[in-house]
Amino acid sequence: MGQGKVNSFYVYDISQRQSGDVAQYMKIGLVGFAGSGKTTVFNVMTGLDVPVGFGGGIRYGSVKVPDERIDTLSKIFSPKKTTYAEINFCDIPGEYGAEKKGLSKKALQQIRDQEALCLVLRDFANPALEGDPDPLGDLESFHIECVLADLEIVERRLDRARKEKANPQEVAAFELMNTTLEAERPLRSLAAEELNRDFLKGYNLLTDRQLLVALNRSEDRAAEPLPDELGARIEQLHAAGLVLSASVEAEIGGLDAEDRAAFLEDLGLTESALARFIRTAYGLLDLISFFTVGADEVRAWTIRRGTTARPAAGRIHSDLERGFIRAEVIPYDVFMEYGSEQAVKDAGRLQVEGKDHVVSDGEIMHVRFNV
Ligand SMILES: Nc1nc2c(ncn2[C@@H]2O[C@H](COP(=O)(O)OP(=O)(O)OP(=O)(O)O)[C@@H](O)[C@H]2O)c(=O)[nH]1
Ligand SMILES: [Mg+2]
Repeated sequence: MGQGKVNSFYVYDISQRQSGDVAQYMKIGLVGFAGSGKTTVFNVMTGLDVPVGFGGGIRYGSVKVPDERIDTLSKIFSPKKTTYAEINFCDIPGEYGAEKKGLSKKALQQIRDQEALCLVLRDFANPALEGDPDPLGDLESFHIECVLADLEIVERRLDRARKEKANPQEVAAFELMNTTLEAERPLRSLAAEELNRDFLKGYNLLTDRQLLVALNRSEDRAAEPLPDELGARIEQLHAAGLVLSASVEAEIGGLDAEDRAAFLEDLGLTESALARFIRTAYGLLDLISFFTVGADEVRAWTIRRGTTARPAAGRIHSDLERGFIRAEVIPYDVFMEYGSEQAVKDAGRLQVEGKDHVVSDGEIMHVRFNV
């Protein structure tokens, strides 16, 4: 599997991933310009205590994916252990390139290593930086930088492919990418039917990554919605967008439920934005959860959308994949309608599924196996 060591961090060839190795590839990069609040958000999510201010090295941390369904199942089963799904975030310092403009080559390379990107835009006054916040301008700069970096790779490959008289379909794919990028449109805007991504393997193109744009607000403006103009631009770029205040999240992290509610209310907020942020990031990776339940453990397991029952069972244990006989499945909503596994069975609603069953988000699964 295309994997190599560069500057002491691993570069995966993300496009080579297979559904079975979900866990090691679920990596979201927090990206953006220096001082936009990436490390502050990273610390709140991971519980780590990386110094904020400027720079530092690249950091990895795993983050629990909040899930109310797991909370509810845990109340019902009172298991010894409750386990949430996890995703890995990577905090990438927004190191500037030459002339203090744009991101450095190193920062861009580190961004290439991520499976999906979360761009943190500064919308608060940072005394260490000159000038007023300009989130729309920063979004544009980041986008153009990614477009140019991709264009360089695509043009080079297109030249060579033409000279080598490569497979015409490959040449066509690179021509399409070339015109798309020249029009300053991200590659992620091309549908699967338009662009055969088999030809993109190994190139790790930046604008083909899913993108979540987080507008990082100061406390006093945390309750204001995403400005229309910025929202429209985010949509044009085929990205998702939301507002969050890293400093609010950092402050409520240490409070008990009551103080937290009062603090949020003072700011005109009803809930923390963090849970939605993490869940959106999880969705960007096309990840879903299925559940196992019992007296020992209630647990969410992560699979890629479209995974069938047998490899899904393999997430739990390789024996379950090898000796897979069948899966007994109860969708979460059906379980909640009847209240217990026995009641679901009595009502004839238990689904008995074979290895080709495509697992859906929120299915409670018991795997029958024999090794
Ligand atoms: N008022 C306010 N300050 C913030 C917020 N988020 C971050 N800051 C401050 O902004 C400064 C920079 O934050 P960092 O989290 O270190 O920024 P970064 O994006 O990691 O910066 P680099 O690592 O240099 O790319 C720190 O002093 C933070 O306390 C916020 O939501 N509101
Ligand atoms: Mg930082």
